[in-house]
Amino acid sequence: MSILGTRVLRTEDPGFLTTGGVYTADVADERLTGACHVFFVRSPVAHARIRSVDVSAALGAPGVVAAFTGADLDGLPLLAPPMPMLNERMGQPLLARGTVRFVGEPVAVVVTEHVYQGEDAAELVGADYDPLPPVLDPAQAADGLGGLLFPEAGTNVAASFGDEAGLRADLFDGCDMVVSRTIVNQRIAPAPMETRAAAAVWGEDGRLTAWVPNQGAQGTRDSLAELLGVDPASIRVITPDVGGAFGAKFGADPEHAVVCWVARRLGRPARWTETRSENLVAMAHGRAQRQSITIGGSRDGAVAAYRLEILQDAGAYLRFGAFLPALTIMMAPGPYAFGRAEAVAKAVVTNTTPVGAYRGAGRPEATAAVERAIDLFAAEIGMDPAEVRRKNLLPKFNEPHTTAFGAVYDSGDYAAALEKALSAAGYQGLREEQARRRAAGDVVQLGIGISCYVEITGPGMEAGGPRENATVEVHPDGSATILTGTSPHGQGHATVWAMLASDELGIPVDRITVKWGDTDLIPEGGGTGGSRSLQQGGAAVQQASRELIELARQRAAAELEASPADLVFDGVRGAFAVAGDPRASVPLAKLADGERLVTRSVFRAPGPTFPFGTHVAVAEVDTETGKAVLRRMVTVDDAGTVINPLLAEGQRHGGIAQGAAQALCEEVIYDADGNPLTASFADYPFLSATEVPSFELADMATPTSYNPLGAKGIGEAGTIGATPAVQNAIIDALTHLGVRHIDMPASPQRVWQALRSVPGSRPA
Ligand code: MCN
Repeated sequence: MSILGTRVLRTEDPGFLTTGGVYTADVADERLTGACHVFFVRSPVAHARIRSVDVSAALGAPGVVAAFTGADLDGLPLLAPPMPMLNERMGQPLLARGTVRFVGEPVAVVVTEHVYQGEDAAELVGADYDPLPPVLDPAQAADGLGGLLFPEAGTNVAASFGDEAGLRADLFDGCDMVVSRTIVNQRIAPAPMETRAAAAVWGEDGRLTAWVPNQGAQGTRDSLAELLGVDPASIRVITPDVGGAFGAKFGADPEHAVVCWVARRLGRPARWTETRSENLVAMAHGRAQRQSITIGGSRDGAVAAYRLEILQDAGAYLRFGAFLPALTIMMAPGPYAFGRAEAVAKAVVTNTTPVGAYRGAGRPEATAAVERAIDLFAAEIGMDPAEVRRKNLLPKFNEPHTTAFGAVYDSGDYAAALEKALSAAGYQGLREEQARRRAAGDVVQLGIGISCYVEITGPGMEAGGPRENATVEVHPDGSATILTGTSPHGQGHATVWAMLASDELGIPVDRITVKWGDTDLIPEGGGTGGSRSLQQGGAAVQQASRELIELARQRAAAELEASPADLVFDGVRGAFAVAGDPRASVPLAKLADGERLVTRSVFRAPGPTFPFGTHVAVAEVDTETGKAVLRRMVTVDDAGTVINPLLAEGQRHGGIAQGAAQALCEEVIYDADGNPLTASFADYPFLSATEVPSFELADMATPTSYNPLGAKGIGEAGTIGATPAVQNAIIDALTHLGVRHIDMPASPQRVWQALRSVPGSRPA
């Protein structure tokens, strides 16, 4: 019987729960003996010309080995924008040269014998700045009137998407009702438990070995090679345990490259682990979109047209954030069959932390916009928001469906997901309870928020379609090893990849070792992001295992002196036998005795897959204090065939909590001078397990034909669906009082202000 689809416990957990993980800061490799420690001196101002950086006093401080500024790194390339379509004149020097563009930008490093000496020595670095006006507001950045971050570029616009001039004047013609609103999808911090880190050593052979917490060692190797101006073949990246990444640990940041450069310059291993405050101001942030939505249709609930205009704050230098609008536009109409839809975007630089990929990267923003638009429309026409969704969802389809924005949805049944979620939530009963509280004028009102979503997982730019490789080897002792190009950091690939191989090879899960994250061992791989791993990396493991059985069949035929076609593989016993003569058999392990029994396989997908679902959030809002509390979260997240429900549910749980946190409390804030006000966990709140209700997960599985597993991605779905459901629930609690919108996060202050700003409301 197949173990696929069963709740196999995570094989990773006994280690994490007993001896604990080995993170980059814990790596005790002997090559790192005597390592020096790198501490970054960061800009305290958002925008300034650097007059001078003087490290001479720091050089005399206890334990200081060396100190370097941008001038020392002259000749190294800039961190280039990650996509060719982004403005190439907005690159970032590894240490600032001439100008600083955000608080937290690395300006210099001090290198010390002991880790604790760095912070003190850094105080002695004298940097002189000529302040420039900070450009903080994306709208002002777009018009360039407040100043330019890169005068040589002549603009603050990093990229434009779609033709703004080509927006149709007649888009909303014939609509009974048109609603417009500008909403903010606020900037948030990925805040992984493990901050960024690196450890680096150059060998006598001139090769660099770098330990970096990352989402794909191969991509990190290639980024380091580019930043250091060396051949990728001269770099080995090793990935220790990674304490969360959420999209923000792909590739390499300037700091990682500087640590490697210091190790080379000093001829000595070097290490770095950033502090929590550094992480909150200098690791790429997420989201940061201002969205103008317009929706129009008839009073019977049919939406005829939808427009989305996006202003993306890319931060001071170009990371993936500048490209996010491309994904937001692709997913703009979500699961709906709007008659007409348009979307355009602009990404601009501002004097703030660069914006990058953060769980969902571009898709949560699309869902948030359209789900708010539907609710605004429903409120104006006075129709139940569930009913408006019912009227506009795309009908079920089994053959790929191409949208007006060029996305090819593989399979979907959006209406079924909606009905399932509504029924699991007891929607009718909730509306009755809401009506009762409204009629009674209760202080604490009830809100029900719905969010229907479809998202893209496993996108790939590779020619020939997204792909991933896997190597499977069976050893003479009956155990097996898998090498994968994916890079788990909490997703449990060691468990699921072993399940997939076990299912084909008949080797128990606990006898299969899964390895990743060492570029000398696995030179190629796409890493883990975009919820691509199972559908591409997992499919590659299954494919390699099947090919291994065929290779073994040839050897078994020779061993048993039978024709390969007459052999059957018994997956329970892990042995080949001659059909009709079970005594003539040979175990798989024996066939590995001598020549290695190993196959490497590349799985190519025809394209990305499009998971979907519906979230229903129930919130209580105190109309006197503005305090909103999430009471229930009911979700349907259809990721096709589920291989391990325990892990898929874990992904949903984490994703929902993160998504709800964006709606309720998370926000990166700057003051008027560009100083970050949320540089510690005292000021940057997120939700922990004690602050969320127990999630109610309903099952639904619409398989995809794009891989033999039938699986789509689940890693980001929770985040994508939850945010608008929670936001809509909070607003829904107050619609009868005239409230139509509250920007996220719905802090008590914001909710209270929204109530007070309704015309005719009681004065404060
Ligand atoms: N799975 C399954 N059946 C499915 C889909 C997935 O059993 N139909 C299982 C997979 O086998 C895997 C897990 O669920 O064990 C997630 O698989 P998948 O959806 O392929 O996503 P990835 O493994 O590619 O993970 C990436 C995704 C992303 S993009 C972010 S961001 C994110 C996330 O995963 N960051 C995380 N989850 C995270 N979880 C933790 N703990 N830490 C992070 O940083």
